[in-house]
Amino acid sequence: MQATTYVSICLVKTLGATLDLPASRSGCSTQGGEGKASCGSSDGPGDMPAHIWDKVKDHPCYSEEAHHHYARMHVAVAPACNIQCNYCNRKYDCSNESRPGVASQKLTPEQAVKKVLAVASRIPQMTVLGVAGPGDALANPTKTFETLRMLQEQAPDIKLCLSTNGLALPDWVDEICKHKVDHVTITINMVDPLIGTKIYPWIFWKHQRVTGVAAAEILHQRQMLGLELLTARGVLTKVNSVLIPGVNDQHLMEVNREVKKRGAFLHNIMPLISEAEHGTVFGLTGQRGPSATELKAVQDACMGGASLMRHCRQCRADAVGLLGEDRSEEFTLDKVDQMEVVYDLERRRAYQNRVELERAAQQKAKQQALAAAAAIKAVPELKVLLAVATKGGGRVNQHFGHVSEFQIFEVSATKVQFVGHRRVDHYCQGGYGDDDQLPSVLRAINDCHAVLVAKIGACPRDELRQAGIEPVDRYVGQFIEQAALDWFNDYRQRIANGVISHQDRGDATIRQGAFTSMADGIAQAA
Ligand code: CLF
Ligand code: SF4
Repeated sequence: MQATTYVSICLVKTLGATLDLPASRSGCSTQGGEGKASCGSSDGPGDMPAHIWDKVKDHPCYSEEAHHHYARMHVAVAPACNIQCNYCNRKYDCSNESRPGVASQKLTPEQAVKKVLAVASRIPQMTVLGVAGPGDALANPTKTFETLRMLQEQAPDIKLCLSTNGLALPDWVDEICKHKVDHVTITINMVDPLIGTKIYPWIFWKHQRVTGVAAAEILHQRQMLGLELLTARGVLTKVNSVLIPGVNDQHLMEVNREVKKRGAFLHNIMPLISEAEHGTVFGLTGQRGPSATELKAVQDACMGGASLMRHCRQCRADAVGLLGEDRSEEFTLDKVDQMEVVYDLERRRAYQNRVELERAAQQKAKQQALAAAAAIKAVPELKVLLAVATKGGGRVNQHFGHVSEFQIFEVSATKVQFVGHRRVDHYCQGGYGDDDQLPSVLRAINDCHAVLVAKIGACPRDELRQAGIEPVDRYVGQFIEQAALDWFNDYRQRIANGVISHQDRGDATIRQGAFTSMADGIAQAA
């Protein structure tokens, strides 16, 4: 039996992200580890020193595993920026958009702290506060550090995080350390200033606007210096890069090497989101974003360098909740004003202790399932993708009709790994299934062999079967990895027993027309 050669629509959700994310800026508003395959993140305490694990274990962006359990929030206290990126237009401001640079309400530091305490009192799994725009955190240092200072005093258990384009970074490293900001994201799209001229029309430097190669050279030097200084001070640094086809796609391997050399903990390569209606330079000039396959290819080419993050959701500057969900509408200023806020540290700790017990149980179940999978000799070379309906917590616990984002896992006899996410529109429209929605859902997961759900109706069940995707609802409430491996073992046995023949979903995807660009992804999945 030939091993599956599925088409790598790994950035599953990347694709999904594009469905809803207009315009384009790098993730984390402006948007380490040693040479591991992915997500410094799927790694556990055995893969890194204890003090590093302590910093990443409940950070949803720095740990892929943590992102199933812990939430982050952003406060939009940083409206200004000191450079111009061709993929950014901060004028766009809409509560229905989910992309970096978008925020419904810009906040003062006092308003931001009030909001954080309100969220923390209602979402005890919110462990990280990020300043991620809508401009650049360090182009607004007074507001950014005042917010962080107050939070450090009033909510000492919340990890502090910020993102920056890096231009001002070297000047603020002391302040970053003083405020115990353990995680900094720098958006680095190039290490060659000539390439930089295609991305940055100008920077504002020493009270002047600087353009051309001089601007890109200054930005590059400041980014590298900032990264080195943070590394020397033990701050975990993630580098975000926006993949811009024809501009830096061939160049990001070099970026990966250079940032790894300087101690970057993670490298997050994200797709350019480029729509004319967002009014960005790239959007207006027709610069396209990458296809899912192109994105995956660049990420794979970077494997062996700085560890890769693959679960980024390209968040809003005021995002609240687990990655992939946005609860910011629940915490608008007027609603926060009406809330009774009780910041109960003990309650938060008790909740997080329960999460840790759950994670330990999940790890144990995964190891046991892997051991069972290794013991089965049937079709050992097989590798498949599964779509999972989950509301979080690392369990199969969502109804098919309620899914807005499928999580995608790659499963083999030796591995079960989160590889991305795909956003879809709800099939269920309040009591009835919207059959018009179904084809787009099927297309979004058509390279998967099965979809694990808590529940599914008769109609979508039949449609999935006809599309060659097995609907599976017998694992409701189980840990995802355990369920995925159990289904996989059963699938292998069925093949070995001649009950079914293995379908190469990769080929099927190609036949049906894999997404060829992020724009196609939008069109096909919308
Ligand atoms: Fe925010 Fe960024 Fe901190 Fe995370 S987001 S400042 S590191 S807390 Fe995370 Fe959002 Fe991707 Fe950023 S998913 S855009 S990587
Ligand atoms: Fe926009 Fe500034 Fe961030 Fe570039 S660095 S994406 S211009 S906010």
